[in-house]
Amino acid sequence: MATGEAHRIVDVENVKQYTFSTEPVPRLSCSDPEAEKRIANDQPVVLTDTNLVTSALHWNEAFLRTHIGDGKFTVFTSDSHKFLYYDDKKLKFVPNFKPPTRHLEMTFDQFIDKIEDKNNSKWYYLQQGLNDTVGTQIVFDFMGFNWSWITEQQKKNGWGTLTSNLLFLGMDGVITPCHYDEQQNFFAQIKGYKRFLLFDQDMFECLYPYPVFHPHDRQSQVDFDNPDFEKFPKFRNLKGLETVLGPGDVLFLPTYWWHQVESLPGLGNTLSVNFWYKAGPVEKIVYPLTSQQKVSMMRNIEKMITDALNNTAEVAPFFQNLVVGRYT
Ligand code: ROQ
Ligand code: ZN
Repeated sequence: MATGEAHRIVDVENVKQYTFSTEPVPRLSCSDPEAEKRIANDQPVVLTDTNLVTSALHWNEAFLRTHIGDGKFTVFTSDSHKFLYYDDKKLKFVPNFKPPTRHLEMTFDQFIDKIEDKNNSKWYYLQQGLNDTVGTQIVFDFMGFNWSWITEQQKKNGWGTLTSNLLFLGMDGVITPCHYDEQQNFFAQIKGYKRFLLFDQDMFECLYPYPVFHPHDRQSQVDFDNPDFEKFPKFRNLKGLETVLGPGDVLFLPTYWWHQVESLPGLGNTLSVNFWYKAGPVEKIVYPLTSQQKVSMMRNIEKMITDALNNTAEVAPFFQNLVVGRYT
């Protein structure tokens, strides 16, 4: 485990062990030139003093319940503590697909009632974009985020627009299984402790993402708790980074970096806000291409061919015929 403020609270015995090894993500001051370098080079870093969400560090279940308003919130529910994401729009491509979670819409009040109901054995995870239905107190705290710092980062690094701020409120012990996203992310922890397992773009072949047409597009097919090494032999070669975020910490999570996120069991519910930015345009192609560029190309080619064939069953034979015996 890494050293640093947030880690001291964590009983290492309590943290689940996996089959792969990890190294700590550096924890740095946002005024450290090394931190700036890491962000510019698309390397993860934990920033301990951005004050990005200092104005929201008093947020908790009771405060939000009073001030967040009576709008509807997106809540995921699952029979287990794992919340494997799926894309509703892709359900039609896999007829026998069994959704591992359900999406519900409810008020914040109803959500808190569910997570506090001791007779309810289901797991709940609220994941909602902050929008204009929230009360004035929340708007005030939101305006108090360190926008000047984060906007400076956006400009310096040539990113596109801020697309969303998702609010996450998860029950003690919830897990978001390993996946990647297509945007730059500053992930800010407000309450509780989240463990991040991170893997760079070179780990693509070790993590075996679902096909792009599949509802679990961008998610790893490997069950970290019980990896099937016959089916996924390169999972043995997986190596990663890891860190624990506590209140006030901000993780820079670059585009296409794989991440699994675990609310540490026994340390209470977790509250976080993310800041998703469109990746910037590629300025000038330099060879050799980066693994991020190659993963992005693979994704686009796979999408293009899948669309063109208009039959998901033809995708594998198409690529096999293209490659096997010719490039192998
Ligand atoms: C994540 C979140 C993980 C949902 C992201 C989590 O994957 O990209 O912000 O459970 O906090
Ligand atoms: Zn993510």
